[in-house]
Parts: sequence; C-alpha cells; structure tokens
Amino acid sequence: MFRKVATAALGGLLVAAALTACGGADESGSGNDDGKLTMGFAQVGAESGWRTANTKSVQEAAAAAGIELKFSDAQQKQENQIKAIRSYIAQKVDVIAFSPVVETGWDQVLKEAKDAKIPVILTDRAVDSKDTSLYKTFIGSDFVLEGKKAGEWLVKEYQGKSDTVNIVELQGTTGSAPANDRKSGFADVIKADPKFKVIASQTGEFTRAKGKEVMEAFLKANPKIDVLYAHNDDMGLGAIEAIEAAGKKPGVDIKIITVDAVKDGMTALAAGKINFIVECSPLLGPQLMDLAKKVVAGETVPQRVLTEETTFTPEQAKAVLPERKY
Ligand code: GZL
Repeated sequence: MFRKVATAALGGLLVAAALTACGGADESGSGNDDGKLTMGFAQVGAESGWRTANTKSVQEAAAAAGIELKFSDAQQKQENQIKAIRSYIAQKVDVIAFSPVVETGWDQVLKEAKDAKIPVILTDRAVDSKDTSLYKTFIGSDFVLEGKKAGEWLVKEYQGKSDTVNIVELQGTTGSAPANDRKSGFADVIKADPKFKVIASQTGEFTRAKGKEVMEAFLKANPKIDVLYAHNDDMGLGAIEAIEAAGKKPGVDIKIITVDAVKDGMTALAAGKINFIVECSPLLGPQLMDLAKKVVAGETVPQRVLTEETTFTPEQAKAVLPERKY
C-alpha cells in the first residue's frame, strides 16, 4: 500500500513541476498564459478630485506598462475593498495594490493574500498592521508633514499678533491615515502658541457636499471664525460655498488652508478664495507599476516610497495653473 501511495505522490510532484516549468500555474498561482502581469487594484472610491486624478494615473500607467489591470471602486466602504481583495486572490492575480480607506482592520485579508503568495503594495494610504511582512511596500505622501506645513504657514501668517485665532477644521474620512495624520501634524505645530484655538473639528468625508454642510453648521454655531483648515481641496471648496452664502468673503474674512492642490483648488487659490495649499500628489501610477514589476520579479524594494510634493501661495498657483496636469 505504502509503495502505491509513494508512487502516486511522486507522479503528482512530477506533473506539478512540469506545469511550473512550461509556464503553467507558477508558485504565485498567476498562470497567466499571455505572460502579462496582472494587477488587482482596490480603489477607495471617487470622492474627490484627487481620487479621480489618482485613478486616472493608475489606469494610464498600467496600460503604458503593459500590465493587465483589474480595478474596483469601493465607494469609500472598507467591506467593499476587502471583498475586492478576496476576489483578486481567487482570480490568482500576480500582485494586489490598494489604498486602504481606513487604517485598521486589514490583517486578516492581508494574511489571506500572503498565504496565497500574492504580494501586496499599499498605495496612497497606510494601514496600522504591526506585521509589515503583510505588504511589500507603501508608496504615498507623509501626511503628518502635510499637516505641519499647513500649521507652519498659519504661524507665519499670524506672527507678532496676540489676538485669539479661532480655527475650524474639516477632517478627512474618519479613521483614515490622511485625516489622522494631517490633524496631528497641524496640531503639533500650532500648540506652540495658545492664541491658536481649534473651536470646532468634524469630518467632511473628503467631499464637497459634506464640507459645505459641516461648514454651514460651523458658521451657525460660531460667530467668530478666523481660519478654516480643510484636509482636502474638495471640502474647502464646499466650505467656500457656505461662507459666501453667509455673506462672508473666503480668503479675507475667513482664511482658508487646504491640502491636495488639484486644479479646482488651485483655481480658487489663484482667485484669493483659498490662502495656502499643501500639495499631495495623486500621480502615483508610474512608480506603482515599476514597484509591481520589481515585486513580482522577486526583487527587493524599499519598505517606504515617499512622493515628492510642495506648497502653493496664490501667486505660485497663478504661475503653474496653465500646465497643471490635474
Ligand atoms: C491623500 C488621499 C486623500 C486626498 C483626498 O493621499 O488619500 O483622499 O487628500 C482624497 O482628496 O479623497
């Protein structure tokens, strides 16, 4: 009996080896017969101008790199992103990339991808997993630094003044890395001077509609607002509508700082309705595809890839707007 089992097992091994050798289902299980690398990308949603530009960058870069892209939009829901990742695992893609809508709750599905030997790349946003072996690399901005840049502009703007500065804050998606980090970076800088007071802080979910709605409530509840700090342009643009509807001048009666530097934000900045924008580049596609090829080829890649970005004043916005890509 033992001999029969051993022979059958050996036969099975030989067949598996032959399959792998002639381009069959290799150990990563991709088995792509046209030899093209397949990427499963689970996108957050389509909540902002930034996200639209980010999706375009990923899709165009995949096409340019000859990578087959499976793409899903989670409508800002974590359960949809987890479902999409599981479907990519079932389809045996070569690599999975995604922008985690929130920081927590990813360990289980990332373990499933690791067990299936499918490498994962984090793009744009981070996760709080302690086990960094669950993903190969994270490409995205330093959101704490973005918050610090916003705070530093405000400190400079009010240098030498002693009156209290009442600040309202429109936070990004609750629990997301950009919301958590842009809030903490900003708070770290302004805490040095007690004249800065954050009198209200609430999520605007990174959307114009919610940003407008929350700003209307801020205006009703707070007679004296000096500054709005919005974690992205879209919420700032929604807030501008509420400020103007309340008969106040955005950028003058209420100074506005936002993050992203998408075209609509830069246009409002050039017009003086926003006073300062911290850039957060959505153009991650080309670097992502380059990382994906390296990861699938088994090359080592940096654990963290930081994106280059700057800041803009109204004058700087006017100068760069004509050639702005997004
Ligand atoms: C930041 C990105 C944020 C943008 C928002 O990298 O995750 O999500 O700042 C977008 O505009 O909705």
